[in-house]
Amino acid sequence: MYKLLTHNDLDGVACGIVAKIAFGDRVDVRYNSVTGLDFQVERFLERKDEKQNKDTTLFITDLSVNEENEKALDAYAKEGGLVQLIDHHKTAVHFNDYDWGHVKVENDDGRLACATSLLYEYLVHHQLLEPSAVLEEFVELVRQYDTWEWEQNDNIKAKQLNDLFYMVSIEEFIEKMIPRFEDKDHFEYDEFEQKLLEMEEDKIERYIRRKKRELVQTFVGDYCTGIVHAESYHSELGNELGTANRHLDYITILNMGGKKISFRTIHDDVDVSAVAGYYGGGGHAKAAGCSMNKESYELYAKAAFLIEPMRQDAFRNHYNLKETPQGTLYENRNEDRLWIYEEEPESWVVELNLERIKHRFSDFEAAERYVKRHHFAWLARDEHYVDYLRKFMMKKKKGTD
Ligand SMILES: [Mn+2]
Repeated sequence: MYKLLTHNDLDGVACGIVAKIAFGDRVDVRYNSVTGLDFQVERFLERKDEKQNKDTTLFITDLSVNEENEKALDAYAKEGGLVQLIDHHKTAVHFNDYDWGHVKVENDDGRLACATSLLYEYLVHHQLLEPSAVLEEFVELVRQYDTWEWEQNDNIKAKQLNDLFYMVSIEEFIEKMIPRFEDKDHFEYDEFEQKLLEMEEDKIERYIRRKKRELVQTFVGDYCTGIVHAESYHSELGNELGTANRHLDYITILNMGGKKISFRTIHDDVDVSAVAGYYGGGGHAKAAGCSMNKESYELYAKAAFLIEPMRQDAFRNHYNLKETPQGTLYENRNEDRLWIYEEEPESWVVELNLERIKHRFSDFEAAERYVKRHHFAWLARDEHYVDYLRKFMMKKKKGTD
């Protein structure tokens, strides 16, 4: 018999699917949250002397155990217990010190690994599973989703797999997936799934549009962040809000009910796993998270509650356009007027209410970044731009009189 304790996200559940294809009814799979795993491992080890357990190989995938269970599992393995931990998280590499640990962050060819790809390779290598092209396609979609490679590769099919995963229960997802590995040559979504995915896409679009209007901007430490409350679609939100607001270092997503904070960035020079780590969480450079504690609540939730949401840049302008050397107008809630123009090549100037600020910027983007970060400004609508030009001309005229 086999027992698999795995994560309850797409990568973890896909491990369950791969195990079921390999072992059929001979495997008992349990899907756990990060915190739920240790309890399951304890329960398994409590019953380790029962005959049934002695014949059982325990697999743990996509998650790692706490120190206590680490020691207990090692003792169990030394007594002849069959156990294999397979993971791809950087934080778990020390499990490689044990015979029963197999942790690989990267494949030999440099591509990032996921738990499903490692388990698949493990089972094929140990001749517990027949390699199959359609199953490999599935494993690759999971890998691309779990490692964020799908974003670079624009692999929508991988993202859709995760969308589908969250639309149905874990059991339903498994039931829907398994048959297609038996009778298909390619991994495809059926017509009904396609329809579901389209509807989901529309829903996400509307959700993001609403969230754009709720985004609040503030500094936490040296970083300028955009804060939004949301329970779902964190990766889509992080990406869209980050791309639409490049001046923000990262996007903070608060889930008050779950008491959780997610951090997302689109910038290569910002590492949000360090931000999350500061509050006791972790993750990857571009996507990380932590539980909400008192300190992070004060900084991100309480402080942000009092701030008015950001205004988006005017988007129907014909005249007041970005990167116009003659000038572009920004405004903010203080009714400040911020005018960006190119004085000479590679020297952009910002005027705040007709007064030039000292600093010069090498390009428009740098000037806009300053205006948005330090003055909470947005691109003014054409009407305000025309008004401003009129006043500006008046001032110029007075100056020459
Ligand atoms: Mn994973």
